[in-house]
Amino acid sequence: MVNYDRLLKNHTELLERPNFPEEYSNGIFERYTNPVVTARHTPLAWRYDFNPETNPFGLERIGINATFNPGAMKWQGKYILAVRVEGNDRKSFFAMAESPNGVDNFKFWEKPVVMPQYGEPDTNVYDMRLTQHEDGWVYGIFCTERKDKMTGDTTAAVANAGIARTKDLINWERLPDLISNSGQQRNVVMHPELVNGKYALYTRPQDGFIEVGSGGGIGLGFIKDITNPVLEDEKIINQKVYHTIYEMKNGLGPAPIKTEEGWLHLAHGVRNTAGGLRYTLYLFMTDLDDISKVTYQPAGYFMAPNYEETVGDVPNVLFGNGWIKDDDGKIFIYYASSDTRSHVAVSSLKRLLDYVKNTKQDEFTSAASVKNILCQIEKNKKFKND
Ligand code: M1P
Repeated sequence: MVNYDRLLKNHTELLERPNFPEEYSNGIFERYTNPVVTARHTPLAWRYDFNPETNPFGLERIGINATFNPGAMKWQGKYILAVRVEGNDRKSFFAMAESPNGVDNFKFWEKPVVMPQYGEPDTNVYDMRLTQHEDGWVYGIFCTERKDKMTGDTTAAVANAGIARTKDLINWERLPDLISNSGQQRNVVMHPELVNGKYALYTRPQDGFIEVGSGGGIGLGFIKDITNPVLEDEKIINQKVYHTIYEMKNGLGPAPIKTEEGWLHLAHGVRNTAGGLRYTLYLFMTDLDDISKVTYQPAGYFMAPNYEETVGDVPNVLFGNGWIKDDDGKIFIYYASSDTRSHVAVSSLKRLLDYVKNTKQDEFTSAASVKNILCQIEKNKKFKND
């Protein structure tokens, strides 16, 4: 008879482990020490067949490889993550995990999400963005990936935005996939309010599966009828720029947060290096009334992988597609490192607004960066802090 007691004890200890902010903070956010969700957080009942007759050695039957890129929202007082769970078989699916405080004690719901299919079955689904829309639905927009049948290349795929909606986070209604003029789409996010009576979607058009091509950037388009999601008037609102952290590609993270000063956005930027692609997170803000107009964009990254976070299945990646704003202005930023596990960093609306408005914008040359430091040194002469 296999004894699962030790396994159960380890699992419970992991789930109930308290989490604390790291000692060092740059004042903009506080990173928490432990990941909030890892593959080992997934329920044992998903992974083990507890029947001694069919599993006499107590072997793990279904392996889970990673838990990353979670969408997030506050729901009935709980902090909910829509986690991208990836099995050892490389297939991703969504599963909800909830916490009473947003920083620890995340527990997966009993069953993963059963996402209905639309048309040709998805080979893989990932990176869901949750939007609590003013129309009363919660939308989940995610990437749906299918084999590119136009080529015999077994690595060629086509990515598009899958669209689903729910009223209880359990039962999902799948709508048709996004219909857009771009060859492929990833990182599609729904804006929480209608704009001139239409649904507004942030997009990331791309020519190929990995490469965005010569276009790219974060786009914005509109849909008249979400049950027939034809994207109109798509235009790029946040471009890739040479020698920046978003030189190669970028993409929006979660749905933006509405503030009195504009819409606050979290995004990822990608640059190439001799060691491969490097994904970091950045913030920008758009105009309250004209959501296509970027009003502030601090230079450089907001958050980059720390040493431990650089290690994982896809190294040197931070990816963030979920955040939660509490009524008191506290902001929980959920992000994943290296396509492997999920973390939280905590800030506040006031701090993020200060950061976005008062951090220098990129002036795109080394000389300008030096000028900014000199200017700060000069202003600091009145204050003794060193
Ligand atoms: O591997 C890093 C990320 O790569 C893709 O993001 P993007 O399309 O912006 O390059 C996605 O597959 C994402 O899930 C992944 O984390």
